[in-house]
This record gives sequence, C-alpha cells and structure tokens, in this order.
Amino acid sequence: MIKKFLDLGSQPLANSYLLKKNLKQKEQTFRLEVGFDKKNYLVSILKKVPKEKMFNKNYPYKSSESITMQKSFKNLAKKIIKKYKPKFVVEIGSNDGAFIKNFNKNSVIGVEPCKNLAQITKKKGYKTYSDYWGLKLANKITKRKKADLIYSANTLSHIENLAEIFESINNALSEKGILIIEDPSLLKCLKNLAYDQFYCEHIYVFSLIALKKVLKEFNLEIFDVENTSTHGGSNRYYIKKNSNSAYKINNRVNIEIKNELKFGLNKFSTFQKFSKKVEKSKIELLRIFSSLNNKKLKIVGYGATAKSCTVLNYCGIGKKDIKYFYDTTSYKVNKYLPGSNILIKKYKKLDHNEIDFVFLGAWNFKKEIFKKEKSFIKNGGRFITHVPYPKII
Ligand code: JHZ
Repeated sequence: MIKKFLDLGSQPLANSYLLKKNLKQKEQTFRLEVGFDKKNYLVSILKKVPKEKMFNKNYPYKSSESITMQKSFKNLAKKIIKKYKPKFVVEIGSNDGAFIKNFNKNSVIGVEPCKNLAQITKKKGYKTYSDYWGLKLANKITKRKKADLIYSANTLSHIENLAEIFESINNALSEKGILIIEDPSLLKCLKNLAYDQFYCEHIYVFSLIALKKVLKEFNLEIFDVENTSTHGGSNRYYIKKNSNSAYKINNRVNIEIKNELKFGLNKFSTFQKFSKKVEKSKIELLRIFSSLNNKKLKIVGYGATAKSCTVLNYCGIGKKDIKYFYDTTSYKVNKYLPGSNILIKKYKKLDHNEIDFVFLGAWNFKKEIFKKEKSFIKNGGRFITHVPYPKII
C-alpha cells in the first residue's frame, strides 16, 4: 500500500510553458502528493498525469543545452564502447541525441516519443522511433537482433508502468546484454532536501533498494552502481539478466544499499521527517524573498527548470518576487512559467548594475553557472538557492 508523506499542493504541468496570448486561460492543474510503498520501497507521486499531456511534439527540454550533460554523455559513451564493445545499442528517451551522437550511426537506435526531439536525431541520420517505449515497440525494434546494450537516462523514472518497461527490456536484451539506467537518486534528493525533484514527469524517484526489488520480479539484477553529480545527484545502475554470470556484483552495490538503509529509505518515518523539513524550507525561502523585496532589490531567476515549477508554485513565489527568468532554451524564451506566469527572457550574461539577486532555478548546474557568471559574483551579485537549505550565496 502506498502511504502519502508529502503534499506539494496544486501544481500546473511542469513543462507547459505559456504563450502570452494564453495567459488568461485557466491552466490545467493536479495535486502533487508523494507517497512511499512499504512493500517495495518505491517513492512515487500519487496522481499521474497522462503521458500524452507531457511528452508530445512540444517538449521543451533538450539535453544538449548543457555543457555538463554533453560531457557526461560523451564520457559514458567512451567508457561503454571501450568496456562492453556493444554492436547494437538502444537508447530509451534519446531526447535530442546528446548520448547517441557519440555512437556510430549503424550501431544505435533512439526511442523518443516527443516528435520535435525525435525529428532532430532523424535529421542527423540516426534511426529514431518516435513512440513510447513498451512491449510492442521493443519487439518491433529487436525482432531480428537483440540489443547488447540498452541505455536510458532520466526516462524510466518518467514511465508509470514499471512492469511493462522491465518486461520489454528483458525481451529486447540479448542474454549477455546490459541495461544501464540513470536517474536522480532518492538518497541525494532527501539529503539535499531537493523536494523539487517531484513534479508531474517524475513519477518515481528511485532508490537502489527499491529498484532491486522491482527488477527481481523480471529476473534482472543490479551488478554495479555509480554515484554521479548530474541533475543534483543521480545513480547510474548497471543491470544484467540473472542468468548472466559474466559480471560479479560490485561492492559499490552493497555500499549503496548500506547507505540507503542507514539513512532509512526503507522506513516511512524517514519520509515523514523529510516532509516536515520541506515545510520549514518553504518558510525560510519566503522569509528571504520578503526581506529582499522589502529592500526593493531586483531579483531575477536563472534556469526556468521543471523543478522551479514545483518550488515556485509550492511556495507561492510569483511575479511580485521574481521579475523574469533567464534561460538558454530557445523554445522557452518569451514564454511564461506555468502557474507563477513569470516571463522567460533570452539568456544574457548577468550584469550587477542591472540585477541584485538571482534565484537559482537550475541549482543542479551551479558549478557551470557560477563559472559563467564569475564577473557578476566578483562585483557583488548574489544568488538565492533553496538547496540544500534556503540561503544567499
Ligand atoms: P534541467 C528536465 O528537468 C525535465 P529540468 C526532465 N523531466 C528531467 O528529468 C530532467 O530535465 C533531466 C537552463 N540553463 O536540466 C536550460 C540555462 O539557462 O535542470 C534548462 O532550461 N543556463 C526530462 O527542467 C534549465 O536551465 C545554463 O547555464 O528541471 C536546466 O534544466 C544552464 C546550465 C541551464 O532540467
């Protein structure tokens, strides 16, 4: 049974940026509540939004927009090619091709339901299926030849039916094949108080102990895990079929399990404590905004992320607090954030003569952003963040 531990209120769909002409229309909202399943330790949002409403031809997020992500995919592809020498790779959720572009066109197939993104890789000559991953598509793609390697980053946590995902992956994978998945880590999310990892698209935030239980039902097991810094702290899981004895379970798996159990990811009380801390975080963030607003200081946002949507709408931060957001994604520019309706402007280097404070929507790219905005910081410009707790930096 799934028990609710967190209520982030009424929320719009995170990636539904609005055109000016649509601002007067009522936005679609849903109740963002998060629960814990005692049986398999899975943490999931309770109300699921139909996938077609989120992943369609207007999907705004492009992996290639960030240098950090480009580097991460390039390094991983290099490592995979050297270590596993795969002849046939399938990527589930290939987005705009940031990962598959590191492979030979004949050896990789992308699956991407968002047509605008699939179009990008198709145009570059990469075979891409513009469809949702599932049993039918998996059988179609691997009818003649099974995949040596299936990769999926920040996608499986977005698909409700885990049973269908893992059954189809098991069907599509060769006997010695490997599945590598990468998603935000629940341990990191809780430790960082990053409650904005929860929004409509993030149906699950996985822990290793939960994934292990789910995978067992499909004769799959995790043989290695890497903690990565992407998206605020993720885990990259290396998974094989139970029958494949070519890989021994790396001690990193046992260490991660120990850490997760020590933190209490198997106990409901841990999540209740997290929820209390989230409430306090909201109060503190609002206190910071109100003290800066009282001094009439100009605050803008940086990175109109899906995560920002959760924070802004949960805390009730709006146009009165943040004048506008800067974002590098052309699709988001001149549109408005869902719910808070704050305008998104085309990114311009921060100027301390124009702006006093910057709310870090893309806190997960803090390093990359601080490097870019060195002169703003040097001249006294300051950032506001809510992770791991609300503060000015
Ligand atoms: P970023 C999306 O979440 C949605 P978001 C999705 N559900 C998911 O899981 C993750 O991605 C992977 C901008 N930016 O990556 C670009 C700048 O403007 O944190 C992006 O709009 N300047 C699939 O939206 C946003 O910030 C910069 O210098 O929470 C970053 O979005 C940088 C580095 C980014 O994901």
